Amino acid sequence: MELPVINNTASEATKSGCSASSCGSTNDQMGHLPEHIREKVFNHPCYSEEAHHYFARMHVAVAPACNIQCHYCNRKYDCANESRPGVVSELHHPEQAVKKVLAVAATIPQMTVLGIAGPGDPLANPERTFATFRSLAEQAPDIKLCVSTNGLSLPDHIDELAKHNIDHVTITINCVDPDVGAKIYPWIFWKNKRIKGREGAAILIEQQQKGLEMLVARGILVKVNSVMIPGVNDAHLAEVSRTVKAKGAFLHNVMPLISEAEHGTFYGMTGQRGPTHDELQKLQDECSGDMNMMRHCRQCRADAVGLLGEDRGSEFTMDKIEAMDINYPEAMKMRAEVHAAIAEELESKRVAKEAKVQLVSIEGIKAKPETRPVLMAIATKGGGVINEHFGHASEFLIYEASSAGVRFIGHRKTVAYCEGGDTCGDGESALDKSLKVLAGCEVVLCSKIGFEPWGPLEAAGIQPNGEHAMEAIEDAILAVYEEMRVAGRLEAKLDEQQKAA
Ligand code: CLF
Ligand code: SF4
Repeated sequence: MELPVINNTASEATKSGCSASSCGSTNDQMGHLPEHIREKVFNHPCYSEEAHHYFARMHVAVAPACNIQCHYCNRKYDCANESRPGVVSELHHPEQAVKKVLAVAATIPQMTVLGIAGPGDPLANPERTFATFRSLAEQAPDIKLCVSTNGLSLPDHIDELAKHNIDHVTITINCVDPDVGAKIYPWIFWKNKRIKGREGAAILIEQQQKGLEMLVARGILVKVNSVMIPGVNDAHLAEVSRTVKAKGAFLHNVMPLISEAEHGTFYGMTGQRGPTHDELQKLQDECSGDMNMMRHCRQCRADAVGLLGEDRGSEFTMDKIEAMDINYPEAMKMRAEVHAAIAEELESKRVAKEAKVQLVSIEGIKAKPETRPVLMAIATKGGGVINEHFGHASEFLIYEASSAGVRFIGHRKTVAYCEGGDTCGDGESALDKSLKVLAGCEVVLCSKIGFEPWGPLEAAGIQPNGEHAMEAIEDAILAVYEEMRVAGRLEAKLDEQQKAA
């Protein structure tokens, strides 16, 4: 198969349809950013909350080795820095990886970012990592290149990263205190020696901080990922957030520890638990005063393909790619068209949002009564709209509606239990799981819902709602919240809460 060069048409189309500033600014979180930064993030699904509804990322698993050990990792499974547990299906050589990226770019036009995130540490495998980046920078210049590292050898690779125009780097920083680090990292491999405990953690921390400063000095965007480990670093992560912000990190992503015993990790085997939804949200809220927080991370596999939250990796195994008959010029045309259509949609959303803000200011302050916040769960397949059947949802997006507006809180994974048809009757245990992950939510909005789950949801205090199919998520949430207000369902509980207080 002769490999094409993907030209810049797609990204240019995107930019001309909608400048990066306007697209990026549809996300309030990004509104205050300078234009050159917004241009970098507007179509990166991890760096922009808005973008993650529209744009996809993919990872290529070219980096098998690691230079440290984390207590939450067993590389029989993916790197927990950037993954959820599950074996990497295939390890690739750089040439295979490039072939895969081009095939995915031709098949999934929304794919705008290629990341290398494991299954080991990309910078502990520099030849393979940079051979892949080098080739992609030449053959697919419209794809953003992204890397995620533990940071130990980061300072040695800054020039190389800058040379290939890799302007998104994630460093996993779980602590800035070696005593905390000693409880997370049993050893590091440094200058041909294994260094254990506090001494090893101190070197790792120093290298991470140095790497962060060097990247910022080069104008490279840095996201910091931290794994929240209750009782180990949970009380310390606010300090991590303050420290990395002061050094110029762009975004902080606090992720929950995943520690199932069957993964065979030290934490899994010793019963170390991960945080609850509430604990995670509390910490994210606490850190958000100091730092832009990422709340839409899906802890992707090191070979993930598709929108965040979906995994289309099995469609792109090497044997399937070899058998594909792709018309690359046609595919690239389609890619450009899709990017332009997304740009247009984002632009019209931005205009509508601005118009709404203006209307509110013209009408003056029609003070709305203060009402209590309500959590709502959304079933969606992407595009920023409610377009998933309740029984087909493998995750729910959680939003909080209040008199201050709507804010995204995070996502909760579940198990899709309905295989199709008009009823969702099977899979009782899967329904139980959905009921459990929806705890605390008062409404679930979906495109359709069968008769069977309706009763159990209502009994659990969660109102199913299929009336807003294909509507924009935030508009639908506001509409439902308003209905609840008019029906007196918000003040009533507020009174109860105030009495209780
Ligand atoms: Fe991959 Fe990471 Fe780049 Fe994204 S993932 S290397 S920044 S392209 Fe994204 Fe996945 Fe969370 Fe990572 S959702 S795990 S933050
Ligand atoms: Fe595993 Fe990643 Fe930690 Fe290395 S840095 S031990 S691959 S989680």
